[in-house]
Amino acid sequence: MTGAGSLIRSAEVLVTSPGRNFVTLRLTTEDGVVGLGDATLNGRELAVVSYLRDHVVPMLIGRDAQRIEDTWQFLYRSAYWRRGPVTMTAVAAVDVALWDIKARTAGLPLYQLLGGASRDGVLVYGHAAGRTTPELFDSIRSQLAEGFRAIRVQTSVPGIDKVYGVSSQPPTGRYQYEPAHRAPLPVEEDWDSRAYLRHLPGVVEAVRAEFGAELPLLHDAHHRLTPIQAARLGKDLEPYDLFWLEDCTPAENQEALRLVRHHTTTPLALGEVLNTIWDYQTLIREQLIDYVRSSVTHAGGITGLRRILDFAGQYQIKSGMHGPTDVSPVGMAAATHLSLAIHNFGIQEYMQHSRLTDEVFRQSFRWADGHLHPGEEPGLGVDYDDDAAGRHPYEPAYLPFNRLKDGTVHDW
Ligand code: CS2
Ligand code: MG
Repeated sequence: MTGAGSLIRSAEVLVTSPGRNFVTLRLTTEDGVVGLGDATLNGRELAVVSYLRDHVVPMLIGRDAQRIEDTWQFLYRSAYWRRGPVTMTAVAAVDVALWDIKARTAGLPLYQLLGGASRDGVLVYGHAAGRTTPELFDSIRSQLAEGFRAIRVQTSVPGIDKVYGVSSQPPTGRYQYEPAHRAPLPVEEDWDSRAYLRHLPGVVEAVRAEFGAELPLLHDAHHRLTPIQAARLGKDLEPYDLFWLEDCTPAENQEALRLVRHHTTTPLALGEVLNTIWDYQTLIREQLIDYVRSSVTHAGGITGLRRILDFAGQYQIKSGMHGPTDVSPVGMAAATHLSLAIHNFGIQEYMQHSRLTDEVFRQSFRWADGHLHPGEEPGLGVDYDDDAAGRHPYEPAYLPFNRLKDGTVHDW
């Protein structure tokens, strides 16, 4: 019900670091209804904190929390400067917090306000990695034992010291991979695309031979290949029927995917670093990808990502929302509600958070048979524990960067 009670009384930007940094926006209305939004941007958290605390929060106090679309358009257009991960993560945090308030006010789980459930649960994929093929096999088995029914596989590469997605330590049970290093400056790692291209197909072939043809396998190339290298990898992996090859080449140049698409039928997922519908315009209109990777947290919230996915649905492109540990449980909950409701759902990433994180963010997720359900609590179904959060102060942490053998900086 719109009225004085739905006006925003307070807006808090909360920073905590239970093993990794998280930024959360908490809005409270005059009626005392609380809404949470994830504002975490791995390695640039404080930029979003300042964007929200110094520039957005003063505009929110006294605004009607029920006016979600108007607030989204106001924040997007009144800044004058547009798009980008910091801006769209800040807009997303406000958007999700307002959706949380609206659903809590209605006494309904958020997905019921997004059209209701289109499926019983959200298929998620787990993460397996290994420095060697036997280690990778063990990691896959442990993910299958956890109940995952689709698995991303990442492997080390001979001659390269550290590779994205693979811990340099021997695995200890559940896959835990936190790429950001707690250090005052980013850590340098090394890369060699030719060595990777020679090595990976054989590893995927061995996985298929060991685990059979049915298990949905995904792989993340993490922006490190040129378009022709990506085309070659897609082609080399065709016999192993991947569910998707992710971020095969940097996507700022959307047209680069024309070349990849021309050479391979391996399904392509892309876009976790993209944050507006404009970043996808060519990719979607020319059907250059099969899955949209953006998360609710980094693509302007429920309002922003829903628009992208509705556009994608016209071209039979599906969702594949980004869900690493650096999307907080608030962001994961928002994603799961949206994944449950939309028609063109594909799959969702689920890199389980740590016990320390779960103490800060109390969630009502249900997990069964490889599927997530956001639960039936009003709103997102996540509560923030200030006492637990207060035990983990912020620490600077940065994602690594790569250099090639000749010293040239390269995508990590
Ligand atoms: C990765 C991410 O999960 C993925 O697909 O690309 O883990 C990515 O490396 C991190 O989100 C970066 O913070
Ligand atoms: Mg990725």
